[in-house]
Amino acid sequence: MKTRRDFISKMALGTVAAGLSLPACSEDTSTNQAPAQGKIPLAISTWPFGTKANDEAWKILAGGGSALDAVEQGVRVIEADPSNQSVGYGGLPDRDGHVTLDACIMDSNGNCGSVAALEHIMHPISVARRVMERTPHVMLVGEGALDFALTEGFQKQNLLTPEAKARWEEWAKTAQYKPRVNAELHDTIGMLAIDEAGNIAGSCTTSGMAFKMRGRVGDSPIIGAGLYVDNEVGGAAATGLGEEVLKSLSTFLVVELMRQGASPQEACEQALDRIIQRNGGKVDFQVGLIAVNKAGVTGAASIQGGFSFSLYQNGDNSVHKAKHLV
Ligand code: SD4
Repeated sequence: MKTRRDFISKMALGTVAAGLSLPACSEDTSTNQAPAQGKIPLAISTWPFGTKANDEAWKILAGGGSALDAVEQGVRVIEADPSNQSVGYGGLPDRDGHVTLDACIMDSNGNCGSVAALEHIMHPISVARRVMERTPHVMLVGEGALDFALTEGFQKQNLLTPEAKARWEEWAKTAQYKPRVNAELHDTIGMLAIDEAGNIAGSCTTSGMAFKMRGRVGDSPIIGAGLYVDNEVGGAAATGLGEEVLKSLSTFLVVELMRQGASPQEACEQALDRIIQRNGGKVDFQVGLIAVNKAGVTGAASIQGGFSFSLYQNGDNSVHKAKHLV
């Protein structure tokens, strides 16, 4: 029987042979793989910019606040940051120039809320939370999501910054759509937190793939794809090529693997292996996963190199390189 290790080393050779270039994440100032000890409270989020989100989340967690508040408030910092071109305000638009946002949130009771293809609202994560708390539904999309946000008092605003508009105009000259391996063209923030009481919550928010088709929705607002939490077991969040995450419901899979006894690290790697195998080993795209179990042990992995994550635990908020499988 072929082991995973055989498969991975083959993959590595195949990648070199195919001459794929795998650019590193430009912001990466990380140390090595995550510490494996469990300690709560904690906040873990995707990519180096997650440290800013973790800082905000930590203010809540350190004061004894809930994981749910922490994951909402944490990612709002990134949504409001115009320099981040893959989340919220300042996000790169679709091919027609519209900034459309996807987000979801999940609490420790298994409740969840989600919005997709939401325009003009800076904080889709907070709209998703309102969907969870104030409607009988899980998910609202497009105009309906916008109408709901406006009735909830959210302000309509232009999310297309001059910088994002300029990049879109530049792109439109050739209008070539090629999802890139890493790069800021698609960097979602996913966050998981455990509060002092031991409760787990998660959030995920993105402007999706830059220059996507109008109406395209990725994995990020889909419960079980971009995010999944089970308070008995743990949680997981995803970043990368949403279509691939959707095809295998990667975060649901990570949580189920942990339920069956896998460590968070093993679960992330096995879920990514599933994607690699589904593609017959031909993986020129990126998917990254982060996970945490009930004991506060974390894990993270990606298909390609260049994925890192931010972990605030034990008084330390720092960036770590995730192990990659190819
Ligand atoms: C999407 N998963 O819309 C998101 C994009 C992303 O890192 O995560 N990029 O497919």
